[in-house]
Amino acid sequence: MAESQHEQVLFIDFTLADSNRNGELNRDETKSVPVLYEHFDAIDTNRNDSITGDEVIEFMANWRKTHEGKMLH
Ligand SMILES: [Ca+2]
Ligand SMILES: [Ca+2]
Repeated sequence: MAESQHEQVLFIDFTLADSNRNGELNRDETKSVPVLYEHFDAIDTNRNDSITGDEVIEFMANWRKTHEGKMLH
């Protein structure tokens, strides 16, 4: 339950950070969300210099596999 709440918070950060409202975050837009900025290259799995909600969700899932029980921030 706590984990899904955490993802919800990240999703809210995502929509707030998307200043041009195109549904994706470029590197500049992630500067307002340090955790996304810091992990930008890891999150951007298709290397198009833009991260989507799906890429963030996939990153969160992989993060949980490798960092059991640890929170992202
Ligand atoms: Ca954007
Ligand atoms: Ca991408």
